[in-house]
Amino acid sequence: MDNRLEKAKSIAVSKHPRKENTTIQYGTAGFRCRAELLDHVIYRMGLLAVLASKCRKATIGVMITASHNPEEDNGVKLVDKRGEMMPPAWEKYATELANVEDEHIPNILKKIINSENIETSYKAKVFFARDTRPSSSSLARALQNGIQALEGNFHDYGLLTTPQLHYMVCCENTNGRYGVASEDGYYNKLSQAFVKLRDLTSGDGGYQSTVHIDAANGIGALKMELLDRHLNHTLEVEIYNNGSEGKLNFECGADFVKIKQQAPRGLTIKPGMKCASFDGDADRIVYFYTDEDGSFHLVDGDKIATLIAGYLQELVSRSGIKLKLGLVQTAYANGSSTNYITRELKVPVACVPTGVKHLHHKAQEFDIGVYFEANGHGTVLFSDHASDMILDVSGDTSLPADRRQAAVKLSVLMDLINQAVGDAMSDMLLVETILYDRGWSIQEWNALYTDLPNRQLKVKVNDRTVITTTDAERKVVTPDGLQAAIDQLVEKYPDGRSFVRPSGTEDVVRVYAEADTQESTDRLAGEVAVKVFEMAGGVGEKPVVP
Ligand code: NG1
Ligand code: ZN
Repeated sequence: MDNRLEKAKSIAVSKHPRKENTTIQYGTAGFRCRAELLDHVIYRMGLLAVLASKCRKATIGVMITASHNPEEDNGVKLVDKRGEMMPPAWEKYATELANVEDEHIPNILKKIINSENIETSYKAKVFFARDTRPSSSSLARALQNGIQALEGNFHDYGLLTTPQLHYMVCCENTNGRYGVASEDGYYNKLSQAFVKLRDLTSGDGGYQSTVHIDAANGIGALKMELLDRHLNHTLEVEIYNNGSEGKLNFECGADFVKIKQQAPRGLTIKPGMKCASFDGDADRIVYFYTDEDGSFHLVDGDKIATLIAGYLQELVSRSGIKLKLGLVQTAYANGSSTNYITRELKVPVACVPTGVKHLHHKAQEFDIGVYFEANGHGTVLFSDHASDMILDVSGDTSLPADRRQAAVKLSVLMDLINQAVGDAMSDMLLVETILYDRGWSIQEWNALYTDLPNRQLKVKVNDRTVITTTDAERKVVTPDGLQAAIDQLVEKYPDGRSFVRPSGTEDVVRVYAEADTQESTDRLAGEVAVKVFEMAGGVGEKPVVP
């Protein structure tokens, strides 16, 4: 192994040297920054993926994408053996390895091998894929060089959505039980479940059969077209922002629509049209529409979670199976959604810090765990116990037909859902299945509860790590006095709530506020942003209170 580690170093020096002295952190979703800073980082992630694979004795995934970030950025994240995120220890290794000087690479690799007791003779295997960013293909070559430097096997899937790569890894490591590890395997699994559910459900009422999709000029457009071909016209899909003209994520995509609360460029919206936006790597989805009077309505991740949790809860209760269903949110969840879920649906709600790994982890504590970020990233997890019970009841002909039918629906839903990670395409098919079965239009769905007005702002500070938080990021610990200042501001507004935290994917502090009116919300958000600027070392232009 020592020879190989030395070889890895010499390839680093000759082909993928670390040119700048900037430090880069493995954040909420891997490394993310301007693409030109990433070549050496991604080469090194190839090395790390080989070690992770040897350590896990399983196939490890690497995805090259910067999701909803601007086209000029890029990023990389590792995918663990069941399709989930890597644990914190590996995030630390990743950060350490990404930042050392070239000649120290062998030392760090050795350290990881020792700390994790890695059996270096195990033949490593890495799956990787990339999004449509112009920088992604050359970064994929850097990754491949890293994998090959440590003599790992690999499969380059080329262009995939992030959730498709997670799916491939999960299929491979469960010996096909999760599905076939190919693009066709993915489309077949999802489309077969979707078409089967159409046969099992009614479709009466106000259901609108067409979805107008803003694909953010990203990978989602290409892949949605392929999925559509498998759907046999059971769903009418119109794709906008397919990348042929517009720029990736520029004034379009799920993040833009969620934050700006307005329709994306490139999609001429007509009143009542059911629309959805994917983000740049198609792991997020939000819905939206406009009224006759032109007012815009966002149907975000919280509403998706509520729709799913309410539907699953009803099926579970009809099936007669005793299963604990729960919903996991973050502090960004709209206060009205949390109230609706606890008071109306009576489903337990847990709140965790931002980042899919936290949500995913918490959701595993339930038999059926629904998790969603307000921005539209989420999925549903079924425990082994839940899936065994569901399959048992669905096949038990001695039971009343209604119980069995509910269990059959649940069993097919388990196939429709990408349980490895939030997936815009799979989530969309799930939402469409539920709306169809309920006979609901997007307006009827949106009427489940009324969102409190909310606002998100970004504040630039000199060093965002000066802000630390507790209580699932809802309270500031440092700098001293900032939390008390926020509390004082919040008190002035009915239904007021606000919190701040450093972003894990951008160099900013995020401010969130909600209150009873949009004017109050905007004012509260502005006032809190000013406090952050003043007390946490703001740089550039000071925020203004509207
Ligand atoms: P940061 O930048 O840490 O806030 C953002 C999103 C997360 C998650 C990650 C990964 C918000 C407020 N934050 O994280 O929910 O999606 O990006 O893409 O939307
Ligand atoms: Zn994304």
